[in-house]
Amino acid sequence: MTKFQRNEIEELLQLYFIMGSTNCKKDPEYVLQQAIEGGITLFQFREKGPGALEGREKARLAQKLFRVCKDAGIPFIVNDDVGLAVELDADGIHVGQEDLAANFVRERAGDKILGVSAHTIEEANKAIRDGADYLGLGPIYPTISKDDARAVSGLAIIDNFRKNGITIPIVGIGGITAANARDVIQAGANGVSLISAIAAADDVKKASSELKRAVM
Ligand code: 3NM
Repeated sequence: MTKFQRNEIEELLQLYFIMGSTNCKKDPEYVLQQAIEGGITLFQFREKGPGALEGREKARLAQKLFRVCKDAGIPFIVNDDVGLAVELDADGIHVGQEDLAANFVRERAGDKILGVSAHTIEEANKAIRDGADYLGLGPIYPTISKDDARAVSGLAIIDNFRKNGITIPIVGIGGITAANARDVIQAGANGVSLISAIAAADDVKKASSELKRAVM
């Protein structure tokens, strides 16, 4: 299990910003700083998709963004890349169903936060057995930020998971904006995670503070 308490994780998930260099219109460090000023509660480094940095360049950007988070007291989660998470000694790692198996990641990640994307109750229960600290459910709404996203699940998936006894912290993902974030929480999620509503905003700080108001 992670060193974080369950209620701490629930609070961290409230406004969970995910980003990599290809999602940003401006310098990623600046975007992250502005998002933090606007009130994000958790950050995930997700350097994926066409044009994403690799190898040393990816690691260098991760280090810079990790430093920004550290200075601000925002925990830093790495998407998929367990090696990078361990090398940086990041606060956590998030894996999807197509990534490394969660039980293997749990072993390597020690007491880091482990997030797992799940689409079915079976996947959720397996992730919990494997040691997941929270689940990511989506895409709740249509998204432009993930090429291989599954069919839209709608809010019903959150309610369905809760009704089927999934009690661990849940974050919704996919197409979430300030206009619909509140609905995601009301459906039973502890928070919202998003890329474009913050990373692609003209005013990143304003966009994240509007989202913060929506989820508070
Ligand atoms: N995972 P945006 S949807 C990274 O359904 C990711 O598991 C998803 O980006 C899933 O906030 C998604 O711009 C992209 O829609 C979220």
